[in-house]
Amino acid sequence: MEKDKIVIVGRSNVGKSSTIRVLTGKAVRVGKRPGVTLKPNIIPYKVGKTLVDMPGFGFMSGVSKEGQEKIKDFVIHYIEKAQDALFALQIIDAGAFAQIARRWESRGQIPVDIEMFDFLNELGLNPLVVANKIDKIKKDERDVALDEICDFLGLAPPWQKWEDIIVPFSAKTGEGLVELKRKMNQKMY
Ligand SMILES: Nc1nc2c(ncn2[C@@H]2O[C@H](COP(=O)(O)OP(=O)(O)OP(=O)(O)O)[C@@H](O)[C@H]2O)c(=O)[nH]1
Ligand SMILES: [Mg+2]
Repeated sequence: MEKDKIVIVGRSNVGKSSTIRVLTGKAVRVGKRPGVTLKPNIIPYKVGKTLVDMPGFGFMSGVSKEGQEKIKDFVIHYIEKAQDALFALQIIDAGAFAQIARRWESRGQIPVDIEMFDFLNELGLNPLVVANKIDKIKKDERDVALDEICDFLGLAPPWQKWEDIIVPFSAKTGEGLVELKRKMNQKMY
């Protein structure tokens, strides 16, 4: 089977749909009720390549704990079965990532983003981590934030060493778009 799908995963509200919109110029349908629709949204990207917008996992207001677990299980099973997946784009909120990860660790839990990153790597879908919403972090604080993210992901800082894995990006300002596309192309062909 030809591998033609780029699977887009991430917590709810990190900017998955916004990133797809910037990458494709297409207005991506945004689920009105998060956690209810379990259908991946398939969006044509380049000739013979498609993006798969997965439901966001993790905390969502108005969605029960069981609902959140159901979504995560769905995403995991979908990815496990997806023989046509080329690689994953894992979107994170660059500013919120470390804070959320610390909170989970203080409760003795593995942060869901880190679990997902490891899982994707184990499946050979070597994810490209899109550190989205970088516009919300002051310029002189970005390196520290990106280093901390890398540390959590098991990638020894400085983050610049991992430029094939992590890319600072803003779906709002378009900052980092050229780099993101270039790195996606490297993985695609
Ligand atoms: N400042 C800033 N806001 C952003 C950026 N990307 C997305 N947002 C905002 O973040 C919110 C969530 O964006 P979505 O693209 O809907 O996020 P999502 O990951 O698709 O969310 P779910 O589908 O619910 O999982 C929206 O209010 C966006 O406008 C960014 O780069 N910078
Ligand atoms: Mg979305």
